[in-house]
Amino acid sequence: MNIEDDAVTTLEDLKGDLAQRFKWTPSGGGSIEGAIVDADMAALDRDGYVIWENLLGDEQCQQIREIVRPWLGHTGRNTFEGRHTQRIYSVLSRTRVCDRLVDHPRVLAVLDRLLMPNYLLSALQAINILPGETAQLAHHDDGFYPVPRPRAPLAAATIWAIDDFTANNGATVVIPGSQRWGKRRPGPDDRALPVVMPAGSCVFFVGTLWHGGGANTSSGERLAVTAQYCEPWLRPMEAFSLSVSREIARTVSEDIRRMLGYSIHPPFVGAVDGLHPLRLLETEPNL
Ligand SMILES: O=C(O)CCC(=O)C(=O)O
Repeated sequence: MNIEDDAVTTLEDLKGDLAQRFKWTPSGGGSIEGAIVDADMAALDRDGYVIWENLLGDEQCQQIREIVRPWLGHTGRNTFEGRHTQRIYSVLSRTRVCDRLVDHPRVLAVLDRLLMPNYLLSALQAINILPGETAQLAHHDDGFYPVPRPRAPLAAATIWAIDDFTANNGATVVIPGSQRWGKRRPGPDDRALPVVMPAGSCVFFVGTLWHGGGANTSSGERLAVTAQYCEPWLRPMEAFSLSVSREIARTVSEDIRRMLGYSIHPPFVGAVDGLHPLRLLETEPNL
C-alpha cells in the first residue's frame, strides 16, 4: 500500500503503517557485522544467553557508579527485590548516563532479529546487591505474560556489570538451555552458572531463560544496570510514557525514543488520539 493508494482491502494491508508519515528507520544495530550477530544468535539459540566482555570502559563504569550511588537508599520491599539489594527504577527519567547501554549497537543488532520492529524498552534499573544477600528466586523475565511455554521469547534482557561480577558477589546466575523448557521449573540438579565477567561487560539473555540474582557472600557490593525489552504489542513493565517527560523524549536518541513508545506497532497499537505519538513531540509544549 502507498499513500496515493490508501485502500485497505486485505488484512495484509493492516500490517503496514497506514499513515506513512513517520517512516520506519533502521536501528543502530545495523552497524554490527552480520557474522557477529549470527554468532550471537547461535549462542542465544543454544544457551539462551551470550556474554559480551568489556563493552564499556573503566571511565564509563566509574561515571555510572558516581551518578547512581547517591540514589541507592532503601533496600528491597520483599525477597524478590532483595532485602539486601538496592534498586533504582525509571533510570531514564533521572539521568542520561545509561543511555548508551540501552541503545548499544550490539544489543540492538540482536533485538532487531529477536523481536518485531518497534520493540519497546520494558525496564531500566540499577541493581546493587549488598553483602549478605541470598540468591534471588529463579524466574524468567517474560513469565508475567500469561502465554504458555515452550514458546519464542516475548522479551529479552541485558545485565551490565558496573562492578566485576564474581562467583560470590551476587553475579547473575543462569541455567543454560532452560529457555527451551516447557512447564518445568528449576530443581537442585539443574546446572546453574554464575555469570562471571569483568566490569563493563554485559550478559544478554532471552525472556524465557531461567535465571536470578546470585547470593552475595563477599564483603563488597555488586552494582549492575539492567535494561529489558519486549515485543511492541506487549505492555512494558515500566510505564515510560508516563514517567519520562516529553522534554527528555526529545533529547534521547532516535532508538531510545522509539523504544519509549514513540512508535507504532502497525497499524494502530501505540497511537495517540488516532495519530502517531511522535506528533506529540512536534506540537505539544514540554510536559
Ligand atoms: O541482579 C541480577 O543479577 C538479576 C536480577 C533479576 O533477574 C531481576 O530482578 O529480575
